[in-house]
Amino acid sequence: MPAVTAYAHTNIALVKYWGKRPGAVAGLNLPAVGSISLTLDRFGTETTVEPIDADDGAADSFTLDGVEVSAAEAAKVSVFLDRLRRLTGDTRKARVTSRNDVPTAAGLASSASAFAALALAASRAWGVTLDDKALSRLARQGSGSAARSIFGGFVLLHRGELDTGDDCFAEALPSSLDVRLVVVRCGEGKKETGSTDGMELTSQTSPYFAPWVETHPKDLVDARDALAAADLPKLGEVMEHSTLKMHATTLAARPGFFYFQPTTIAVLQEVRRLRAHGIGCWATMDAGPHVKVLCAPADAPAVTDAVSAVVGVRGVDVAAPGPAARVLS
Ligand code: 2P0
Repeated sequence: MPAVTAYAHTNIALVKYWGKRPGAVAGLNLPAVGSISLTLDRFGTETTVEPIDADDGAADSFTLDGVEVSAAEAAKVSVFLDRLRRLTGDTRKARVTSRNDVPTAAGLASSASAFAALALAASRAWGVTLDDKALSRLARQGSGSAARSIFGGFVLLHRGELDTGDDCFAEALPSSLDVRLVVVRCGEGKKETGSTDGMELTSQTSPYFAPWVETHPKDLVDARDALAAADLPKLGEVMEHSTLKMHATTLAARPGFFYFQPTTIAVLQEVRRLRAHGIGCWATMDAGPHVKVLCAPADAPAVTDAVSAVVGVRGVDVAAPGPAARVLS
């Protein structure tokens, strides 16, 4: 079977996923809460999967940006491919080659685009054509946020109720709202606490985790209402509330931890200053130091100028809503 290449764009959660469902089977990656995201036109992952006829004992190989990755990262890819090998009975190994347009593991959601691209390329390489819902479920098993990168634009990932995860998939949330997300890089390098470990520690130890889960459904409803009404201020307000609540849970974990750096806080203050001066813009932060600022397309230049002038900012990119994952060849 020939090699298949797929591309998936990264996505940023507006209403965050943080924490797994208690008691769920580990490999299923079932979230404690649903989430709403925006797929971006900037940043993503291109992945080629080539099944190989190899001798017994041969292993999958995984090259990221031209470098053979660590055994731990390669193992995550192999575990993912095992699902397709079980599904099809085709037990061949694969050569997997990825190229990231995202600073890897720096909080710009590289695992989202990575596992969405891998799910699409690998399923096709194994001769399986899955509908978007099934593809989203498959991508979720690589990384929760990857379920959302199968779709373009605004996306809802259902929390679901079933232990099997069959009802835990994403879908597009059509809206006439056009937005920009100004991505402000506030640090470099790999984060100290990866999101999988960070959400695990939080759910196990933070007294704020239960209220996070309890209050979350209303944020999803409010964000959906805002999208239906194309109401940017309402969407921005609930987005900022969701991210600050998520980060509050990490501060109260034991040991407590946080993803903010001094530049992160300086950019948050700048966003508040801009709002006080009548520019509609709102901030969100993930498991890293960067700030993403949501605003109307017409306000993106003013927001970009203002955040670029904040001391410590390493770079600014303006992203628009982006398309669904797709097969390139
Ligand atoms: C999100 N994040 O909704 C949240 C907000 C980070 C902060 O999903 O354990 O790599 O593989 O399911 O998807 C990042 O966590 O974690 C993430 P796993 P994932 O985008």
